[in-house]
Amino acid sequence: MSTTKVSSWNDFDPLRHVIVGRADHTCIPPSEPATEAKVPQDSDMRGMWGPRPLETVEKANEQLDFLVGILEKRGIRVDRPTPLQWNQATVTPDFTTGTMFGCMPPRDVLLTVGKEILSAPMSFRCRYWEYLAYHPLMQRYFDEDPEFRWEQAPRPRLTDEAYQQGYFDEITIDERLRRTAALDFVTTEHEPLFDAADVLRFGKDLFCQHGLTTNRRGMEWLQRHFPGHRVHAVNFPGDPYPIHIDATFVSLRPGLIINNPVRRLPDEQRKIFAANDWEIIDAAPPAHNEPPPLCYSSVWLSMNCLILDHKTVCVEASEHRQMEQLDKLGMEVIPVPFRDAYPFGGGLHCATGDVLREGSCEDYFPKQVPGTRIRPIG
Ligand code: DAV
Repeated sequence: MSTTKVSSWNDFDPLRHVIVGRADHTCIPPSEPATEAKVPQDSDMRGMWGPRPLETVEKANEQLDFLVGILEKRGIRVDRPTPLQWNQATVTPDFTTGTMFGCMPPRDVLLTVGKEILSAPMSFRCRYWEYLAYHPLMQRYFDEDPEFRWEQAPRPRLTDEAYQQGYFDEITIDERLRRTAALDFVTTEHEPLFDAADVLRFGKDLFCQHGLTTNRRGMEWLQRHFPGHRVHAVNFPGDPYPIHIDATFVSLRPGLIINNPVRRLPDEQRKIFAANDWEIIDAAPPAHNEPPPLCYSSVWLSMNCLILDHKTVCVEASEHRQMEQLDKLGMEVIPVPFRDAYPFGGGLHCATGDVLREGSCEDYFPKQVPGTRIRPIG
């Protein structure tokens, strides 16, 4: 057996070991205070819940397995989670909900920062137990890597106080956009909340999207938990459903970021990137006008790519514009068919979780500029 080493500081250094999710037993959860957020008004998913149709699970697993094959052929070690029977109720002293969700997107749950893998609190009630699918792997890494730090953020209570009641009642897209710009989200500041996929890692600096799934207290918790790092808050006013940063703001290599052109980072928050010679360019437009059926995510999964090293990137195979842009930027592009997996929790970045990338904890932002930094309370 290969010896495990856990270490990853960013999303672009050479990938050596990764977790790829599985679609088995994935459910569409019933609505709850936070997921009302994500099901669009006109969606065919409204009011529907329970296990996803088996043939869609099989198709998604085929594409996930195909991705695994591509990675393994390149010498990257791949591990897989152990799915639970997600079609079970979650019952805690504080809430009950009808089903869980799934374990296709490890990125949402697992935050790897150096030698640590931290399970996020998760802001959806249906995702409360999702970290358990990764437990067998964490246990193994713990046994095989004496320096691995196996961590868990404070489990949230997710009582009604964690959410603004009635937040989504008759809300229009314009109103959503107004609230995103005003930092007015369904999650309250009652307790620290974040999903791992709201955090973009750049060595010493961690940039967190303030949105529907991550609150200010969550970022303050991260800052205290990682005292050697600098935690920053960013937000993207053009996004009516701000959940997870990885279809909005994606780092390609040191010094270069693609930003979703309809969800631009505000000027004030760009200053730190400019001051440290990071270029932010518009991502190419998606190839599709609509996401696949029963999908939570937007067409901007086009930019949700998996970077294998500074010159190599996996992109969804039909996203010809995004592939062309990355090719012009000097990268070898590996097309990976993945649209059948999208409805299970996202794109190629979502579906993976870092265990080992080469490289060390760099300081990419030596010039700190006011505008984004989180400071602990008190
Ligand atoms: O654009 O729908 C998807 C991110 C999934 N982790 C979007 C965001």
